[in-house]
Amino acid sequence: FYSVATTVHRNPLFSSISPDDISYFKTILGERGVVQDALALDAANTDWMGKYRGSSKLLLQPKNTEEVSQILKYCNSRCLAVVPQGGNTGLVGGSVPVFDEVIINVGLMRNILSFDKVSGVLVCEAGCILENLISFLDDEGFIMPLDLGAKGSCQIGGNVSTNAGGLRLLRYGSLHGSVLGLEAVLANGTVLDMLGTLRKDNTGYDLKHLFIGSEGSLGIVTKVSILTPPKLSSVNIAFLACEDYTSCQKLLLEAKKKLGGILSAFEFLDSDAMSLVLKHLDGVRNPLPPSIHNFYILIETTGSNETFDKENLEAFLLHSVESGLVANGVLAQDINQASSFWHIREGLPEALMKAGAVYKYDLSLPLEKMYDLVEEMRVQIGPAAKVVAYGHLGDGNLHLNISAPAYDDNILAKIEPFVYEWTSKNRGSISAEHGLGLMKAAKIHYSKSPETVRLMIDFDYCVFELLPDTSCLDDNHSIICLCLS
Ligand code: FAD
Ligand code: 2HG
Ligand code: ZN
Repeated sequence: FYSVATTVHRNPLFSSISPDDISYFKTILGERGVVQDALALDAANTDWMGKYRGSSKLLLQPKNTEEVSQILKYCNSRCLAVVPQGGNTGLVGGSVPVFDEVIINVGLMRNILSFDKVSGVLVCEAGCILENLISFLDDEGFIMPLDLGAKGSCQIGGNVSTNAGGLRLLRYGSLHGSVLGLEAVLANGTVLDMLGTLRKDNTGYDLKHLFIGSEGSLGIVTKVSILTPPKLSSVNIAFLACEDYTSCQKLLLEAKKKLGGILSAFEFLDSDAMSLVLKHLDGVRNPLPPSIHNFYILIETTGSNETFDKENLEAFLLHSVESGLVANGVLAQDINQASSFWHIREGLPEALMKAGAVYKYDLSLPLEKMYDLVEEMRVQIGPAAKVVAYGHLGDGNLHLNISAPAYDDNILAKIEPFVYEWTSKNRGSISAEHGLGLMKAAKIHYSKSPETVRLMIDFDYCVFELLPDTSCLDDNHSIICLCLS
């Protein structure tokens, strides 16, 4: 495992689990909700990448909000540190304990509470798996406004807590727009009912927004109300190749102009990303053989006029080839081909895992500068590791991945702080969509001013008034624990 940052120390004010604590939790949750089994704990202590690992001895699985409240109230009174966990697909070391925190997973809270077919508002418990919500809505003729490669495991509560972006943010916007309400439980057990279903509500501060993307640092999200768009009948996907990054940018602009309202995704990967997928994912073929191109773009349109939408994308493709922006391209002829195109893009995190150790950077950058960083990083690292780039080009979000045979401090020293300084200098964000977690909590100043960080810390103090002071701060006054610990 990758070594935990040496600057993070277990807060001595926190207690350790005692047999009395276990008995208490069993009285609230029953035997089933109190997990001490070694195998289950091993999985819950280890993150998706196998990179971060805690040593918790206890996983709690509440079945309703009242149980979450009782757990948190008790943990707070006993000074027991906790970490909320959803599907454990987070990529920044935020979903697993750092030390021996109690893991609280709301995965048993997976009921759909209501769905309004006129407004499209879905209200559900936070433990619902994203893919289950997608299929529920599909039957109702609606879609989730967010989709991502981890949909089979991630929970909507986890999505909200990370403010997950995903593959269609370009079209449907961020969760700050589509989440209409939340229920959350604070560290002292207080239940905050902010579970509105209204589009418009200007009564005071809209506090739910603080929970969206707060990575469990303010409380546990227990219910979510979300606006879902109707499912449209015509979806078309093209897989294109460009020979240079300037053409990719121009293509994005053209796509926005010519495909306008029907554009629903604009994703990119570079040649190293494509080679990696071809090497490590079974059954994947390059849709544009024989050679590897420098860049690939996946464009999706979603609309309601089948003939017009398809002709529109075909004309766009033809024009892009004729004007020299696109070197080659293919339009998916059926649903299987469409999903094979998506599999290339969505399979990248898995392909990287299979390739060995990986250093992940999830950056927002000005579009015109984005690929300069990738090229500079290649020079910086040399042959010691492979620099692989892909991401949500339509959102200005680069996933810069450095793939190496094993975690190696010499490689890390070539990446950091270079990557953060470069991003900061260009007024980018060091976390576009994955959050800070353990990986980047202490790096927040690269993207946020000291005054802003100070206000976040003061806000934390305010929310944590019943916890021992300094419980969520380290010596440098950076927010170290984006969990309740
Ligand atoms: P976890 O990983 O369990 O937790 C994530 C964070 O949220 C932790 O800090 C945790 O403490 C907190 N948390 C979880 N549940 C709650 C809750 N109920 N209340 C309060 N805090 C909570 N992310 C994107 O943004 N876009 C992508 O396209 C994308 N694609 C991915 C593809 C793959 C293959 C993988 C493995 C990950 C991907 N991710 C992506 C990252 C990850 O899936 C998202 O961050 C996801 O939203 C995390 O949800 P989760 O339920 O797994 O949460
Ligand atoms: C994606 O867009 C995810 O596929 C994961 O956000 C990004 O693997 C990554 O770096
Ligand atoms: Zn992403």
